[in-house]
Amino acid sequence: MAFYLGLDSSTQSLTGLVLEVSGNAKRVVFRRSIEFDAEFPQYGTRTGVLPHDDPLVAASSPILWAEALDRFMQILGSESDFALTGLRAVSGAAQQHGSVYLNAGAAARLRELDPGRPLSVQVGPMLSRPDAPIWMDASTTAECAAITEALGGAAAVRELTGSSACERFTGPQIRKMHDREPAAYRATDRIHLVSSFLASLLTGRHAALDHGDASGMNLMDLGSRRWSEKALRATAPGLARRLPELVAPWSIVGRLAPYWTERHGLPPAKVVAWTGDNPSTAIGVGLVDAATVAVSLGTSDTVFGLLSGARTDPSGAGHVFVAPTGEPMALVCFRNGSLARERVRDACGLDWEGFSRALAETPAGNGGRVMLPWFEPEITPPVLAPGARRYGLDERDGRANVRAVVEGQMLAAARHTAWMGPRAGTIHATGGAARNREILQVVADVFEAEVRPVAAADAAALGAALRAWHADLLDEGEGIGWEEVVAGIARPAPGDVVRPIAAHVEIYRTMARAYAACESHALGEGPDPTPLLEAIRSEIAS
Ligand code: ADP
Ligand code: XUL
Repeated sequence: MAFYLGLDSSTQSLTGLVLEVSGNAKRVVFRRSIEFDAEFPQYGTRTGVLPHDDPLVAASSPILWAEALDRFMQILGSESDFALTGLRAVSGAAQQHGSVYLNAGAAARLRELDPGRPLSVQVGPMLSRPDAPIWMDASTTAECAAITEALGGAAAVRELTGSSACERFTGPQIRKMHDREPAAYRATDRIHLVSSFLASLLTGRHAALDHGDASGMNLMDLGSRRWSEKALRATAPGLARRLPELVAPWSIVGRLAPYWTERHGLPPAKVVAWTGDNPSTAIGVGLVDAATVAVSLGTSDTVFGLLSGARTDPSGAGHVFVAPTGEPMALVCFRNGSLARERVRDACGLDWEGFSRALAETPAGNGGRVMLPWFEPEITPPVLAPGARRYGLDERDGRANVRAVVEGQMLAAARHTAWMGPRAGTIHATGGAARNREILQVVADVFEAEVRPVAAADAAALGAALRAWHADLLDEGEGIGWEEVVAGIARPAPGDVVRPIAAHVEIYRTMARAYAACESHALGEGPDPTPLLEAIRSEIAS
């Protein structure tokens, strides 16, 4: 019997689970989630983000992430009722794109982590910048433009790195820091992503970064999977020596440092390269071939899947990353996910049950009313000025707004993922909102696909535990295929399926035109959609 620990440091919480593997049988024997705002109020985060006057800026605290990791390991060491000595490997997933800036003293401090003192007090002195910009940041438009120009245009950047220069990606964030805080940049010896930062704390040395999370930086050459000299030059001087080594996703990057073995009684288990939460979730929901896509309804909503051929998104909003299997994966991210649904829910004074009831009791297509749910600056399509846009929709009509937010989100998701290739027949749904059947019905109807919820909301952590197992076996010379890795656990429950309703599918084909017209209008690219919406209203009413 062997045990594997998978961690997920997401925007709002740290989740960890332990997978027991016996032969081919796998089960989760331990699970714990730690909410950042509630458990560590002293950092002052709201939904995991430090308050800031500028709505375009979003940062969090690396010390908070370290403290949560320490707390989790302490709970694991003291409360788990399985033999911890059987823990063979650990891996993790983290919110993508966020960056942590460490000074020249960090390498020695990592090596000498003192098991007698909490991790949080030892991390502060390693930082050359106290906060970490995260994926919700939208403040680097000027830096994106400069990088795009230096690299010969948006198409060239996509061709090279898999994505256009994006506000939340790490390269533009680094350029901003270099330009606006030159002293802090000079004092920076190593720039980690959240994933490789937490792996460094586990191993007690600067850990390598996997190709998957590195693809979210606008810095890696997606073809050769090396740092692109051109992209580095377009970003900031002296960057090459500040970046971690790049490795394949299944690489062992070290072992649990004495800090963890002595402080929390863990064995010196192998640490497998951490990756981004979305690539890890791909494994956690069983995406091991290109026939299925996943919809993750978490803090952000994402749609992703393995790609069967080389392509990038000509609109510039979608991304190509390296999946944990080593293949390319496509991803589109919508910032206004759960937090937008919560906004509407709260404005109507509902709980989730009431939200579901409002969905169940309102008609598909919402009588031709449309909401563009951009409560916060949106990533896809890029929108910097926050504020929901409503077409034919009265803000005071609570139930219609509930339907409108979900329909707006899913129509946008379908529209902006069309570039990924032929539509999948099956969607694996995950994330906190995947337990909501009424939301999943809208997903099924809009995407014209069967939706299969993947039971656990912890798909990123489960993916990490499965990746740890896969890498451990590979390291022992017993490599196994990915089908076998996910078999029996990272799969939707058999028979649990939400099927598209034919009449709704028809309505949403029409509403897709309505949504497109509203989006174009709101982006200043198209005419007032009112006449079209009136025509569509009578079309779907008949
Ligand atoms: P993260 O992306 O931070 O890991 P999760 O995937 O855990 O987030 O999702 C958390 C979100 O799930 C909460 O913010 C909440 O809005 C949403 N959620 C929880 N239960 C429901 C429900 N029954 N219906 C819709 N959304 C829900
Ligand atoms: C993906 C993205 C988000 C974060 C959320 O590109 O920015 O999904 O990874 O944690």
